[in-house]
Amino acid sequence: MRGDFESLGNWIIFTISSHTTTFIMIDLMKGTKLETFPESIKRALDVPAPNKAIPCCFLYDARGSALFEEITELSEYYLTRAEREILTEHSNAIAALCTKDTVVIELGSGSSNKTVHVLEAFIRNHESCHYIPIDISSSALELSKKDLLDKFPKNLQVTPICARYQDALAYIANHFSEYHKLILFLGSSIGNFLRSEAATFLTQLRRIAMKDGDKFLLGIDLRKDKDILEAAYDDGRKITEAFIKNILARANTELHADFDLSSFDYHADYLVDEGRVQMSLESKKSQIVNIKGLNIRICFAEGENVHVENSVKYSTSEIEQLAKKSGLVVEKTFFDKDIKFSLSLLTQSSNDIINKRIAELERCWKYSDDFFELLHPSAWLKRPIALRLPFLFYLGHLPAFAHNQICGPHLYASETRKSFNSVFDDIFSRGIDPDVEEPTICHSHPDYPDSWPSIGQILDYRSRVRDIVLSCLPDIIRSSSNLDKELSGDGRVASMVAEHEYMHSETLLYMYHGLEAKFKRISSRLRKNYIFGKSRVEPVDKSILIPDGQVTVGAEIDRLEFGWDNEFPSHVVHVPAFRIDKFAVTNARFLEFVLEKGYSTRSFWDPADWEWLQEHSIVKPLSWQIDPAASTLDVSSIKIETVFGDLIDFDDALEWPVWVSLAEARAFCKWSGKRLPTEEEYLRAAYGRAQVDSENDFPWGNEQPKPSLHGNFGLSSWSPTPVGTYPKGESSFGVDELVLSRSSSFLIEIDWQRLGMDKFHLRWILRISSLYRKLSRVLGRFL
Ligand code: AVI
Repeated sequence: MRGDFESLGNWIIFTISSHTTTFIMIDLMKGTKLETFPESIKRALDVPAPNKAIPCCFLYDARGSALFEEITELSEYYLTRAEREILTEHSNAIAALCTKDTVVIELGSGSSNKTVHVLEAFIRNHESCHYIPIDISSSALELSKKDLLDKFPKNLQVTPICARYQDALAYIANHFSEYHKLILFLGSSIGNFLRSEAATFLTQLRRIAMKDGDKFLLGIDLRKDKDILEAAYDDGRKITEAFIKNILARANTELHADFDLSSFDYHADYLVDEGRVQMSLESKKSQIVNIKGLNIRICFAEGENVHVENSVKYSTSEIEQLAKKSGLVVEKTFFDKDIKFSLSLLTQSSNDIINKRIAELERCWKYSDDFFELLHPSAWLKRPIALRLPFLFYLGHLPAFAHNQICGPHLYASETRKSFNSVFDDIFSRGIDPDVEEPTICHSHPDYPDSWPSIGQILDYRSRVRDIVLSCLPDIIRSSSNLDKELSGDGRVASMVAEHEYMHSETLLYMYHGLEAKFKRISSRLRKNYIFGKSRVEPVDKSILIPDGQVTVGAEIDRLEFGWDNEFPSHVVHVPAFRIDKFAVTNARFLEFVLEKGYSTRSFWDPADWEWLQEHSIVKPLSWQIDPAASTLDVSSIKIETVFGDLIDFDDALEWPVWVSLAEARAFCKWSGKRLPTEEEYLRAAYGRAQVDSENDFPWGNEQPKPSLHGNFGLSSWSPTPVGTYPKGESSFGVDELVLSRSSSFLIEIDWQRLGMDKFHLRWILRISSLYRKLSRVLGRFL
């Protein structure tokens, strides 16, 4: 064979002449930076126990691939045979469910030997077939293409792509946009991802490449008896053990390490609750391994484990959940005769996504509408927080943001069509957000008018915007499907708009809290549900030891529906052990600080905080109303003012978390000889787990949040609730309410520049996090 190169932009096309036909392979690997084996080994092993874990993708060097081939033939390893049986039996049905204009794409095609059944069935049903195998091994692609063209010389077209899956699919989305797609991901490879990672991965692939009617054929191994699974991953001939240990042998050859393979025991444990086979190597003794090539020495304690691979198993309902989480629906699942393995045909359904986005928008609009209902008509021009604009501005700002972000690029990009109200789009476009680069100044914004439009005009603008948004969203979702359009893909822009609206519901509420009672209009529905009394059984100042461990700060964009810039990228931080209070600081505890001259003792306050205190003559938390006629300050002379302007007896609110600013909380800590947690410590206490080096989705675990059970969020109570009210919401270390719901007075030392907030906002951050409604979907994301 002869290869000529032709450079085209960021990919290279190899044109290779083979004896049968012109051989074209699309190579997108050039310039792709994948983590190398040495980098990965260093990252995986040069860490303290119990964190050692080698990524399983490095199992497949030449020897590893040969061993894996052997595994697929083992009597215990039923997966490959079962999948082949399904493909033999059902490829015809699968091909018949696809349209004639479908290209068959395979992720990690390898030798393509099982795929032959699908290709044959396509040719049988549709006369011809265009097959696009994707792999990072160009030699495997070359070999399989040759084989396939020998088998089907007439009716098969093969276009191999040597690339990472994401890059290859983005290429296909652009170059094969007129075709339908059937994407094959066989062999239970999805099982090597943890469940949440699998959903993220599928969502990402779907967003890149799939449009309505496209399909995904996913090979998934099913949950079954522990004995069968453990035998499949720890066979009698010890081939799987050799396969897993080969990663150490590979380090010996490639990195000049001196691993003694016999000093490690291989384990394949099926964790029934998690539905996961975990493959690991256990050091039989305490030992030191030299990795000369990396210039490091790794210490292993006796009994220390190195995690190598997961193989997650699914029930049929879990397959459905996985599809749903990934924005797909299960069209049909095929099984082998013993129902050990499954092949699920999943389809992209933009209707589901459209409905989800619309519901999301309608829900956030309801939140905002609820809020504006709370304002007396005479309050629209009030500015209880000097830095913020009048309430009326936000009534216009929320729809203007939605209109500019969602409809702007879509409807008005071409200049031929104009917005129905570009004046409102402009004057309401930008509030007073601080500049992210320079947080002490605001972003530039359009001049505000001398007089604002009337409420009627703004409400009219709002309802027209909502109609237009709802009518153009389906088009946006249907028409965009590649990564270049990150925000419009899947209509994620609607999620951004919803998030923006919730964020403002918080700022509006803190403004509202500062508003005189006569400007508030409160319904008895909201007012009625104050919760008083004592809810905890343990002492209010109990503290908990959080052992050292790691936390993930931030997130990856493709793991969230939407996230703000300062949340990315995610990174892992090691947090040393610390003690944290079990409960938030209550009014009763804070009163001790006030009585011990907390507000007049300069040494408790940071200099800038002290200046702020003096400038505003602050002598108590803002919501405490002290009886001017009282001669001494005690429980009977204080009332707590709620967000509705009700005055609650201090005695009733003793166990409510106190509402204070960050400055006040810092001073309290200094007085009590403690300090505020850092963001990393907060995350560790909230999401960390004692035994396992992974994190929970929520403090209480991975179960979706339930208002009134896990915490005071949603609209369960508009006022604080006594600490300890939600024992089910405790973190796995036992810390109470760490979800920053309305009732938790939880403060952390925040890197305010990273959050792009000015210091003024910081003074309010506790109020934001303690007082205001938090939707379950933003829990833990906004501090
Ligand atoms: C590649 N993958 C789907 C295999 C599995 O079943 O999880 C890898 C494997 N590891 C040990 N045996 C097989």
